[in-house]
Amino acid sequence: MDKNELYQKMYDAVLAGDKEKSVELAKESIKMGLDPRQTIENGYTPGIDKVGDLWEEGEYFLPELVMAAESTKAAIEVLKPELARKKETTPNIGTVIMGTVEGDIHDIGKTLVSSLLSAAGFKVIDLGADVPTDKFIEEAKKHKADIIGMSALLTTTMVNQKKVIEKLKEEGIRDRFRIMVGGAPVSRKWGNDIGADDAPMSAMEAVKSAKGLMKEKV
Ligand code: B1M
Repeated sequence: MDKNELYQKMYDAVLAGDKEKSVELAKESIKMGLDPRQTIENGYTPGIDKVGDLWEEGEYFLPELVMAAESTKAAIEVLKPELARKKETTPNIGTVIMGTVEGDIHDIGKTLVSSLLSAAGFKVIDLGADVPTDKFIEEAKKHKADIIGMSALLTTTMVNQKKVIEKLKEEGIRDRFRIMVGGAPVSRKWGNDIGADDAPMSAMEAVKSAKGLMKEKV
């Protein structure tokens, strides 16, 4: 099987919500020596994106969405150690507080961004999903973070990215941190409007962006 066939099977496994198959294929990609980032971007991400479209079109329902999400997450868990093994740079080039904002339980994209950032040498404190506004700020202070990263997947929760920034401003500590926002409904314009430092469109871009933000900080 070549890598494109494998990516197609990953896509199919996510669409079928077949967690076991999804995991088996992730293991296969490791055996084949494929880059785990490429595997995620070319196999699993297109699968979960398609599931979103089918859901929007009324062809898929919540159980299918959940099964597809579980299949994607299980595959990423298998690939995580591989990502860590491929660390490109010296460990801890900066500390990042990462989470999905309050009211939002979507955590696949956020986890992907966290994994790629730690693979690139950042220390990532991943607060999980549905993270209260104050928690981002407390943890950023506690860990003397360089960057605060906030993910949001719902148009109703993206406003909580803005709330964190406003709260930092109120406390007079906005300039202590670089702020990166992301998630499917987030645009560069939105990032700009709410006063974030960057709004990368993908996990790969988030790594480039975080490295850039670290340079700006010095
Ligand atoms: Co939900 N969901 N969901 N969902 N879900 C969306 C987001 C939706 C667009 C589906 C749709 O209608 N087409 C829609 C939002 C509509 C809107 O707001 N306009 C939606 C909805 C409505 C809901 C519920 C409200 C459904 C309901 O209950 N009626 C509910 C919300 C619950 C809540 O949060 N309070 C809900 C629930 C769920 C599940 C639990 C079933 C499941 C999530 C499971 C989980 O995450 N553990 C789920 C899923 C899987 C999706 C879709 C299908 C896929 C999301 C995903 O994981 N994508 C999604 C449709 C879609 O986006 N196509 C949908 C893959 C992931 C890799 O992409 O997260 O975009 P993404 O991350 C990318 C980039 O955005 C970027 O990098 C990542 C990789 O390149 N990125 C960052 C992300 N965060 C970043 C942060 C950064 C930088 C880059 O810096 C900090």
